Amino acid sequence: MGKALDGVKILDFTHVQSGPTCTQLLAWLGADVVKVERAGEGDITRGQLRDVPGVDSLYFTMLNGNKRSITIDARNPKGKKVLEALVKKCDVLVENFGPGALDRMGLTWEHINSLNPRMVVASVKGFGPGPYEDCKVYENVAQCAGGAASTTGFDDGPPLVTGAQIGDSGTGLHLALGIVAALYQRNTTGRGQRVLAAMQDGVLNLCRVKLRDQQRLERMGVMEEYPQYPNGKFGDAVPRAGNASGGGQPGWILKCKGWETDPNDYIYFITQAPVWEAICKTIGREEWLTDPRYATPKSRLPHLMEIFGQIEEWTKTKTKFEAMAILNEHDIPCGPILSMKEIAEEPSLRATGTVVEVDHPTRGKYLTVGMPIKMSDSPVEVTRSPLLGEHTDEVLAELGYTPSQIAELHAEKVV
Ligand code: CAO
Repeated sequence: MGKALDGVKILDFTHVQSGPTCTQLLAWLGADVVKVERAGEGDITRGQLRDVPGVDSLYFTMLNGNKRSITIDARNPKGKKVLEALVKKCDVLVENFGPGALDRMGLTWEHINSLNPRMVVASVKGFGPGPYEDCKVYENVAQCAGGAASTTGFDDGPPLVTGAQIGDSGTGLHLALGIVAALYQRNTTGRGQRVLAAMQDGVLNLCRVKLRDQQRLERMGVMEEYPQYPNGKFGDAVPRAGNASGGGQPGWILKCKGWETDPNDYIYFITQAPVWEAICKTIGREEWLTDPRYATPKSRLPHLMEIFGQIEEWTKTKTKFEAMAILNEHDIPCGPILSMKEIAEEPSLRATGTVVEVDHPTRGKYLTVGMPIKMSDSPVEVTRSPLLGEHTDEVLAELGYTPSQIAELHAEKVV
């Protein structure tokens, strides 16, 4: 069976996390992704957070599966020639260098466009045009500048970053969408275009409910769905809401049996209005059904923390999986707090290809994430990441270089 992006060639000039997540997604969709790295060093993540000496790190291997690797010294005139040959042959160039680095290599948009007017040039940058456009940015900078950190954590604590890499992987995902759309538009215009995904913008897109709440707060002065209501104070900006959903379906994280010794024996419990009766009956609080303080979603809002406290007395008597089973019988939305260990070992995630084990020539077997988007006509086989420069000769030969020319490039340390 074919793949959605069969025939699409990607010149992958990405490094670290944000760009590589984008090109890995495109590779999973079937694109031929050629990752360009610096000879000798390669992507800096190959050597970061190493758990096995001398072997590509999990940081690298989990972001660069299904790609080919070629090494080129982009500053060497002969290396630049190889790059230009790749520009002519590929459909998309993806990069996430610091601001201006691609231009300094001589690969300006104008130059790329003159070599290949059909090429889509896609970039991740920390910020879009404006006061910070020249700044280098890593994940947590984007989380802070995109509104995630100021709205994450508890009211009485400092801003918090989240473990989900919404700045890097989130922006890679945004960029992949832009690339696919630009390729689609090229079908009618015949032209490539520039695609920019700024990490601040990507994080804000994922935090849009907090921008919603900012405007609600300005209009109303309080937000009844937040834990600051009714006893705490609201300032002029959206506060940190702890584990509250802050939306129309109040929720909170509650202790389960074993919480004293296992930091993940917790469950997320949602008091969805249509199942309020089932909640009261399940936890043995039938008197709440006739109590006017709890009768409607609105009347419950000032008592939410007290309600969750009572529900917790029930969840503490069950493991998170027992609670999950009982609550789901009544369609009460809830979610166990799963540790990474539990996720890694979960058979259903292996069965769907969401967690995959692959074999690597120097590392051996390792776990990686698989394609999170499942398509009925574009199956994904997750393959290992390439060794540094593993495909240099193969790609040069595809570009028309003869074996002696390739040997010369090696001898001169161009590749
Ligand atoms: N041959 C020769 N030179 C090469 C090369 C090659 N194959 N590949 C890269 N280089 C050079 C570039 O030309 C550039 O040199 P100059 O800056 O001197 O012109 C340099 O290597 C790369 O610079 P950089 O700014 O991208 O790298 P850095 O390690 O200093 O910064 C990062 C890393 C991530 C902060 C920066 O790339 C960045 O801000 N990127 C955009 C935002 C982003 O994606 N951040 C997420 C990273 S994941 O957490």
